[in-house]
Amino acid sequence: MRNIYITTPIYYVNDNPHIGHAYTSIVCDVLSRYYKMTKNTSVKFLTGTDEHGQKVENAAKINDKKPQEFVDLVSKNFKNLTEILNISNSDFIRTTELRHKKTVKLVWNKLVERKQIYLGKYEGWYSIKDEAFYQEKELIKVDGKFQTQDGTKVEWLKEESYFFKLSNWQNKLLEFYDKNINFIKPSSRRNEVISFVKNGLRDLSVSRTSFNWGIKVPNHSSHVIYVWIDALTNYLSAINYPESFENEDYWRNSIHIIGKDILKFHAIYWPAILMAADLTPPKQIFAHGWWTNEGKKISKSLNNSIDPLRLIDKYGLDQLRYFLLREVTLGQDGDFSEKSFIKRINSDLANNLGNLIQRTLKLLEKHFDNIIPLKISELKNVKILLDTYKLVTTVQPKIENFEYNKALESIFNHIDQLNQFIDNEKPWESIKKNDLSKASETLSTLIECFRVIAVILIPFIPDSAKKILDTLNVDYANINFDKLNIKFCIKKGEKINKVEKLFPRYDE
Ligand code: ME8
Repeated sequence: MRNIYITTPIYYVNDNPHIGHAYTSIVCDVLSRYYKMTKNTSVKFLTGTDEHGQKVENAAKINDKKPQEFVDLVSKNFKNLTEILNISNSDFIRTTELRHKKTVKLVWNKLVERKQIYLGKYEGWYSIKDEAFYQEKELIKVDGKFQTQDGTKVEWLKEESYFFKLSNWQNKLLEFYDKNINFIKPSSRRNEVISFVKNGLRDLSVSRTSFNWGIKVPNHSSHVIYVWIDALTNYLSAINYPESFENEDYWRNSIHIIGKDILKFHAIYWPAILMAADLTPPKQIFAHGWWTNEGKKISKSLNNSIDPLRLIDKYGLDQLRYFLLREVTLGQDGDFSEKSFIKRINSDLANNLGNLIQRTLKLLEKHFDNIIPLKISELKNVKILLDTYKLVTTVQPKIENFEYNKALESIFNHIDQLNQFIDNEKPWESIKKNDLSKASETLSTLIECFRVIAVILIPFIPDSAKKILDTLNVDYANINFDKLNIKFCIKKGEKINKVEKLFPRYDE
């Protein structure tokens, strides 16, 4: 049995969820659904909310709420989004939960025991928005004031603080990256991280005293544990590790999927903290790119956040999932515009896939009373069938390598071929000429191809894929990729269901 652990970042509850959060969760969902459909694999899939820190405390104040009351409210919005996006997570963690606080304290105490933490004084720049410390060389000066390269405000902090001996881990980290070539993906990000670490690491301030909303440092309650140590530890809390080693195997096969903005925390601080606490780093960090809105950075000040709920309401969930997954290469940045969204879903989902299924099944309904006319061994046009089965082995490694758009490209190129097949075979003409045996063959072949295509599409557009399988009367409860072959094919004489419209067309 293979155990796999997939995680999204835990999202800050200072604001409502937007398209970027939806994107990461969908990307993780594809992988989770995919692995669940591979043989002998068990998947744990975690998402959740990051509820401590100065940023959240300030947001609660602005909303005139007590922090706990505020985080309870906003966390619910993220949980709802998870449900609306049809995310198949097995757990949802909140950093205000007891199980999490317990693990954070445990990790902290391990670091203290191993002399990896000391008390000192922090004096330097801090960004509340990023909840991150910056060195002056990382900042730029605009109108006489320092800010981050992204234009985020920083403020000068001077306070007593605990420090983590990050500087001691520079060489160990470089050795670790060297030995674990696939730890950071894509490789361009790996190079970025390595050059950052080679430039030298300073000890990391890991406690704050100027606000309250967080987990208190054990035995020193005027200090709150730095929100990033708190947040990163969520990945352990959810599997009750290292308190119990029952889930160690999941941990050894853990994949953190994140946005490129938080790579430094995951690829540098996190493995260093874990090694310092004598724990194993996760198996892999995958950093995806950034979505912009019609070429502009999504930001509060521009008030241009894209609301996934509005898009789902207007166009449908699978349409949104499909666009986000198909439009960009995972790892690169993407630009959202409603125009390109509509164009993409019209051409691929409504025309290419939906229309093909619709016209095939309408013919079956009208002329064969919805009964599958032939069995596989009676079909002569084996090439198109074999190409369809082969698609499974083409797509699998692409998903495992995070090449989702290439996987979808292969699937939809193949659907093009199926469209060509029906156009060449012209079953409507055979029917007109009363040559029902030729039409039987074309339609039975296509139905078998739809079965395979629909199963391959489950990780990407689960609702629509299941709708197709329901129409074809395919039991997908225990279906997996290894079963996508001739042995489990369509059955002659079986009645399928009436086809419903799958993907509407929208005005371009
Ligand atoms: O950073 N494009 O939370 P956060 C793509 N709590 N992805 C985007 C995006 C965009 N425009 N905007 C946000 C935090 N994201 C911490 C994480 S984890 C231990 C703690 C996604 O609410 C992307 O995954 O700011 C990014 O990394 C994450 O949301 C940041 O979410």
